[in-house]
Amino acid sequence: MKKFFIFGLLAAILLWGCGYKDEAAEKKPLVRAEAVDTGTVLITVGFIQTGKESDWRDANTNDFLQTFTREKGYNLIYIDGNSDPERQVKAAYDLIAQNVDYIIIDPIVEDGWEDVFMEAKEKGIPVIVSDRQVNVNASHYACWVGSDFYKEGQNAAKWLEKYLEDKGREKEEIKIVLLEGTDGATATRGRTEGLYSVIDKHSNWKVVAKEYGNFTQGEGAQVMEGILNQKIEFDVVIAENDNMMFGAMNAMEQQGIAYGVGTDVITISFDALQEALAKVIKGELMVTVECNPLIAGLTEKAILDLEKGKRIEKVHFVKETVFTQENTVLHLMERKY
Ligand code: GYE
Repeated sequence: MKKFFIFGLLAAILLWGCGYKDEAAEKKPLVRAEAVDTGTVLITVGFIQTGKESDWRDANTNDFLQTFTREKGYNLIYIDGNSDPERQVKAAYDLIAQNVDYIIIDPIVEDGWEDVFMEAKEKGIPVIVSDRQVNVNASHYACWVGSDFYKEGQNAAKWLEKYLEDKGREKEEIKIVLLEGTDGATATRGRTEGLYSVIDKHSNWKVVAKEYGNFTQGEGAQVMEGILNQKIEFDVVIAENDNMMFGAMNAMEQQGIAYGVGTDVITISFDALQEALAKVIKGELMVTVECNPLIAGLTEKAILDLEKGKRIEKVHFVKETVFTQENTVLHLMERKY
């Protein structure tokens, strides 16, 4: 009996810890909820984006702009972080000073947010973290909405494992070039760790080059060019997003190196942009692990729940697929980004 009680108590504490009920929102008079419902009051939402580093990012920005519209009752203040972490933090302080109702942040890097999050909490402004994560005590923000980057990395490497097995190459030495995203970003950390969780199981797989390309096409090309100039030999190129892979492909083309199905270079990337799916169908890209940028809807749902004083879950994952030549054609037409 006692055991059951302790178990019940623990479960209750755990469940309590998972949820978030904004105290300030709770105290808001009912008239506000009614005014929002009837459209007589706008909800002011500050949205701090990372920048414009990739096509994924553009799709993500557009999703927020199309979700938080005036017609739907929002006054959206959009801030471009310009790929500058300090500028993002400063923007958060500015939004607090303007006393906005909510702050949504797509953080560039995980570190550096603790103080400004505490300030927002003190002022009663709920913060919603979207896409990448922050290294901040979870009680200081309302929730996080995004992708399981570790699983994405793991899925990419598992695809490689299966592909090599199918080709009877599981015992061969496999040399991998890894183009990472931005240092300190969750999408980079998670994908790299997920990839290594499989890479480390194969003593015959060697990462022969590993460099940051900041998720941009330009840097993807530059980094790959450097690797090619050093005459490093490789069998696989993994880029932590499609745009860096497009850049790497350009660099390989410049040096007359063929890649993709039927060549000596296996190509793997992340995001699953429409352009990447087209390259999968052509065989240039062998797999792209989906990362869904359309997460504004889940973010809006969290805000609406907070408006109603509801308790919300701390973590919201989006559903994702792995695209290869086998399943891509079906999805190409319906792709929105
Ligand atoms: O993969 C990349 C972007 O954080 C998931 O950032 C995001 C990543 C995405 O710029 O293309």
